Amino acid sequence: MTDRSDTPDFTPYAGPAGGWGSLRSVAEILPREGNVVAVGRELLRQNKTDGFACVSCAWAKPANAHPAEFCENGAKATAWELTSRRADAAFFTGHTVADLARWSDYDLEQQGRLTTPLRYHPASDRYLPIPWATAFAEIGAELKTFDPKSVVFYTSGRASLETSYMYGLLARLYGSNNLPDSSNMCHETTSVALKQRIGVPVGTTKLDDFEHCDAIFFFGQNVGSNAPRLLHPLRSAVKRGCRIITFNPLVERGLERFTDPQNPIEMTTRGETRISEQYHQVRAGGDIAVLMGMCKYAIEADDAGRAVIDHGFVAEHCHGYDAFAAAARATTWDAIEAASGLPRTDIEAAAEVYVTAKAVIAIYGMGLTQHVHGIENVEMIVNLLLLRGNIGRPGAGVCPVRGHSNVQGQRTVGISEKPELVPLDKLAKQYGFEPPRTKGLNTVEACEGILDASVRAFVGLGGNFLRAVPDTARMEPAWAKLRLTVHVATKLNRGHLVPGEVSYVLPCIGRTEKDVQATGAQAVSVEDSTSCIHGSVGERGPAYGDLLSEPAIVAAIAQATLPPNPKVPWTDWVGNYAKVRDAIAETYPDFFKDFNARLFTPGGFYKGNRARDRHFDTASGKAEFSVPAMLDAAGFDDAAGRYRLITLRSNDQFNTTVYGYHDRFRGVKGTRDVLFIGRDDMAAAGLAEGDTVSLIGDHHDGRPRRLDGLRVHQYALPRGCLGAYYPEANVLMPVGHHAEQSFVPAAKTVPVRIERA
Ligand SMILES: Nc1nc2c(c(=O)[nH]1)N[C@H]1C(S)=C(S)[C@@H](COP(=O)(O)OP(=O)(O)OC[C@H]3O[C@@H](n4cnc5c(=O)[nH]c(N)nc54)[C@H](O)[C@@H]3O)O[C@H]1N2
Ligand SMILES: Nc1nc2c(c(=O)[nH]1)N[C@H]1C(S)=C(S)[C@@H](COP(=O)(O)OP(=O)(O)OC[C@H]3O[C@@H](n4cnc5c(=O)[nH]c(N)nc54)[C@H](O)[C@@H]3O)O[C@H]1N2
Ligand SMILES: [Mo]
Repeated sequence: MTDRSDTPDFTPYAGPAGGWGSLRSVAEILPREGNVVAVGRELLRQNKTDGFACVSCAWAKPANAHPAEFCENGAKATAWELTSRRADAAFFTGHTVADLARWSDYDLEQQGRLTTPLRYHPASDRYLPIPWATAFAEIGAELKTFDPKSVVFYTSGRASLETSYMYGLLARLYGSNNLPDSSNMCHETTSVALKQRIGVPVGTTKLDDFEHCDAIFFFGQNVGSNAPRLLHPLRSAVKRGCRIITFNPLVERGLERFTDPQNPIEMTTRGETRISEQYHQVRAGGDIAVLMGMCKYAIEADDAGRAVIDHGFVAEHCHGYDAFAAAARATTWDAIEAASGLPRTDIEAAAEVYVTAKAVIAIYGMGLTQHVHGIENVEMIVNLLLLRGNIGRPGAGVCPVRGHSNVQGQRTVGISEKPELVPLDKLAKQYGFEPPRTKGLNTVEACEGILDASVRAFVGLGGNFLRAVPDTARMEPAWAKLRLTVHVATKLNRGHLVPGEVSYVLPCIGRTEKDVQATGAQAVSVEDSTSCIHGSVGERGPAYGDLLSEPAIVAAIAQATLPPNPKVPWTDWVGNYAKVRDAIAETYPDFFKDFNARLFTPGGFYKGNRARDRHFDTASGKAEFSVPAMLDAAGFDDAAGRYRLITLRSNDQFNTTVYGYHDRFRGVKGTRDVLFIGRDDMAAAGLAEGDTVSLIGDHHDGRPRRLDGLRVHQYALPRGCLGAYYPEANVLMPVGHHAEQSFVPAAKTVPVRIERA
């Protein structure tokens, strides 16, 4: 059962991650999307050198791929895109927008692929088909009327390097740096913190480091659901004796144990590999304290005469060690235990593994980045690694696990609201124009601009902005007042159903599909979490004859909006994406030299990383230790009845795309309206399993926020922490509740209260 049910089932899942459960889940999904045979054939091309780069997560694609180099969720993503279902013209003439707006996220996307350009028709409250040429002419005419600073050009991290480069250029030629992307809700905390502390905005590890590390520390990343192919290197590492230690408020199955579905012996014997040897259920927001405890232990062991700190590395490459060491010594274990919710002995046990390991990788995800003090979380990871020289040598490094398949790459080729991160002088010369130099809007600022009506138009290249952002109930009425909304999309989602005054939905080809242009079939490219760049070619489809590629749509909007510029050959670019890659190589020669020649390098070609070579391009020219001003990342005080809500992804969704209602690893079937709560908190609140409750926002801004109809489910969670699914829970998140500096919404510690129905 993957559908919603009035009698949901809550039975704890006993199986490992991977294994037969994952094969069964794939077997369930494929028939539902139709096209079983076709999708099956395409899956064998997934993440292969001459195939296509998976549209799900951004994890590295090895040079020596498995015969089936895809995971359960990658298979779901491919099937989702290659579905035989169509949301065609007849579908849209048959339903008003008011009607569709009442549908669930699941039901909307289940209608299948969009097939025709649509314009909102207010009189009939319907999206109605229009010719492409009309759509572009009208959008261009509208865009010419705005102050460029009042227009937002959003992109979700899936679009290729080629599309993203063109899109960034379109916005800048138009006069706007308003280029927020999904990274603003995700790993922007990483980009800010790592850049300040080690001089690069990305992780320093590569896939082969997993063959040389002897300990891995996992903070707030749910590998089994969100980057399952990473389970393979983890399993191999454990088999060689590498020790894995995890800190996570929830016991996530993929971090406990894994059966390799590609391994016939393991499958038939039901063998499994234990992943984490220590699993610590830290309180949400408690990681600064945990990491401070581990650093304190290491520094004090060194003080006592054990050779723990790499003093040579620290002296040569680091800045600020003495101040940090003093702060660690001065932090009391009482304070660390209170903020982390963990006993000192647990943190010491983890620290002991750290100080005895020769090469350590620290992996993290949204559990660290999505807090008010997320920057300090990431900075503490850097502090821990620097103590023993665990950056810039084999088997060691920092490994943020990125989300969308090209979210890191978009930043590399100019999707950024921060002008200082983009080679504007270079673009000015290459294209003969004066790019805007003032900072653009990030996602949170774009939301604020929509709320105060200073933003007048929104162009979205993929994604589901209005559903993914905080404060969705406040955002929707403000959104409806936008003058213009344009969505480039593959499927219908909730964001499309709150039209602005003038509103378009433009359907595009997906990456798994064949993309034929004037010079023949085209390839695109993406950058993975380990900074390797891969070519990608689709072979099937496209879903419908009237679809355009993303580069073609971006170029057509540009040509309809901007004065002609002979230096920007939009038409040539669309005819031959290799020319876009040449342009990218000209703008970014350090990363993309010989781009076309290297496009299909097995395992991708490496962009390079100065920190990996121990060149730290920071203010001091060295890697920077930093002293956090707090131990609790939540950014609000505890109070009676106030909980920390963790918003969660199920194993059956990709962000706002809900594949089904079966969160297998957490044992939840048939519903997403769940409140996960620990046994002691449940008893203290006088609640029983199956009770219906509401969550009430408890932020200091005092605005009313509520989410009704949640079913209480007892789950192993630390005291004071609750769990509920994203995006349903986004109504409870204030726009103003975000990471300081990076502006990433603080989705892992949302202050709430429980109200009985
Ligand atoms: N199948 C699938 N794959 C995906 C996605 C998807 O939705 N579905 N989304 C993609 C995207 S865009 C992204 S960004 C990534 C997201 O992948 P992850 O980074 O794994 O993000 P989440 O699932 O939101 O949460 C991560 C974990 O953080 C833990 N956590 C919560 N609060 C804390 C805390 O305070 N401290 C610690 N230590 N842990 C905490 C949660 O229990 C959870 O296990 O995955 C990508 N891949
Ligand atoms: N509460 C809470 N909120 C969160 C998070 C959280 O953990 N908790 N996570 C945040 C994170 S990490 C992220 S990345 C954001 C995600 O935010 P987004 O990236 O904006 O959202 P998605 O759900 O990935 O977007 C799904 C839509 O993308 C479109 N799409 C799919 N494939 C293609 C394609 O090939 N081309 C085009 N043009 N469109 C396509 C489809 O129409 C689909 O409906 O959400 C953030 N919001
Ligand atoms: Mo993300």
